Amino acid sequence: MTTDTVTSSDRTTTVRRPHAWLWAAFAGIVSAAVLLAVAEALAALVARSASPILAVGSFIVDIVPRPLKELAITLFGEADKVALLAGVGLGAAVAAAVAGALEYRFRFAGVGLLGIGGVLATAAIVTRTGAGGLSWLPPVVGTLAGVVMLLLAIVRLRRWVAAATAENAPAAGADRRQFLILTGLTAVGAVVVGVGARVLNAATSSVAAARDALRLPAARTTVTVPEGASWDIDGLSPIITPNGDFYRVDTALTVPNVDPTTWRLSIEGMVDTPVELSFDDLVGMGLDEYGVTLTCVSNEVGGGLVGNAIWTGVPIRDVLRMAGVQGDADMVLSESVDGYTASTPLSSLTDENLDAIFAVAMNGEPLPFEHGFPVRMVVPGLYGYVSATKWVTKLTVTRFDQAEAYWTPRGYSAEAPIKMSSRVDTPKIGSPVAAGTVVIAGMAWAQPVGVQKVEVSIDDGDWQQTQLSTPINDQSWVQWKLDWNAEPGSHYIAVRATDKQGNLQIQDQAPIAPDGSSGWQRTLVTVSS
Ligand SMILES: Nc1nc2c(c(=O)[nH]1)N[C@H]1C(S)=C(S)[C@@H](COP(=O)(O)O)O[C@H]1N2
Ligand SMILES: [Mo]
Repeated sequence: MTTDTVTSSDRTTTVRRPHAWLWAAFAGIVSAAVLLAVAEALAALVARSASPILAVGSFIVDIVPRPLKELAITLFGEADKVALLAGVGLGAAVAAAVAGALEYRFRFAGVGLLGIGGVLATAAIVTRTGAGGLSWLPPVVGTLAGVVMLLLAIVRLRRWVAAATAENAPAAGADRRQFLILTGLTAVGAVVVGVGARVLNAATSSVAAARDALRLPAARTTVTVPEGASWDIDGLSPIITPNGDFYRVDTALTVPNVDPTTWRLSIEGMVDTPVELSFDDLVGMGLDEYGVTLTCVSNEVGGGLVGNAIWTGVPIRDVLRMAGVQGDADMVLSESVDGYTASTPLSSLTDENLDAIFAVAMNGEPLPFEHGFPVRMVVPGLYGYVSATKWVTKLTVTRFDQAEAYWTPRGYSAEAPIKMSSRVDTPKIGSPVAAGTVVIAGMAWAQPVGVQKVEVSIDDGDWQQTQLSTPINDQSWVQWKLDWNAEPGSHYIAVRATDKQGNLQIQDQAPIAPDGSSGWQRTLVTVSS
């Protein structure tokens, strides 16, 4: 079909040649927008988790190989999820444009492509953990609406093209108008409905109100931050990380909304009696405070994926005791409402001296949504991915040779104790300091035994012992500092820690996979005269 390239007749009337291919692509994009808007609106009504873009995005999060994930985090940092969603949106727009052009060229080919997209989105939605019984409805109805829109738009486009190339060209004006009105109005409508529904979907959560209204009983024991635990030095991290500054790492594209009144925790698997607890049951066991530093396996030496908080909660061993753990179990698989799982050695959860907890509060307020509201796990000394399950809802007592957690088949170890580490917070690379007395300071952690000393070497000179802040406990990081008489020029600052058992921080550099980075940080600082 080449009619779209024919211009006008030999009459004097100028007929604008429809850029048929572009308009067909536009019709495709509008049809996809209809699909998404209808699905999103229905999702708001019947199945909140059935948003196609989010479901496809989550699906991609789960299937992309580890190196790609690491690249995304390196490139986009904490905006990796926004970047992913933008990528999914762009990909969908391109596919939709192709569908439009295809439909214009071959009747029903574009409709077929749109249909395939709808089927894939539906599959991504219904296979997600926590998908409700009606979750197929929004994407299926959305796809039908998109298909109808594409058929209508392309029929009108054909009429316009035909009229514009025929002898009675002036009639094309009416067809053109019909096509533009149909696609234009629909485009605006789809954007308004789609965005409106998404915002509504996200904002009308009654869970936000439930969290605001939540009054937790007072903790029976509290953690006192000792005098001298936190120096106020420019650029140095405070000993307690404020909730708003706490790093966040998870696979959740949208933060799960969990209502504490309907939340349940079940303990299953190799136990004498399966146990199910409500939020009130759990909190009713009595709350205590614990100071624990959380660390991510993805933290590079010198990096910021680590934070310290005072958590309020209940020991996990007390809950396990209610269920009665059977003899040959050696692992607990914890599961989040969104299907994420972590494998934790049973011994880390039952150890009387370790205080692994179900946490309900963080620094004196109910857990923030991003940090696991209403209940998460916190286990001293283990990287977050094998222990700190947020939005936790189920524990299965099992064995390492019988079950596998989310990250295990994705290139990370099934077991992963946190490696002792130390880092320089100030001075920072790229921020020159003036010559004279400069405070070098940073953080160090060695869960669960605690930091004995931190040493600094300047320009590969002797290791000098630094001063430590008063530790909260052995599960929390400490600050360290050293006064340095800085002379103009470039200098290297290296740092290393030793734990209370006399172990020196590992010097050999290791990447974050499979079980955490190691190496001594060596940072460059410029001193101006
Ligand atoms: N449900 C859920 N819990 C999770 C994760 C996750 O992806 N999903 N990520 C884990 C990882 S890798 C880390 S490091 C910690 C981070 O906890 P934070 O985001 O509160 O700092 O949560 C852990 N718990
Ligand atoms: Mo992590």
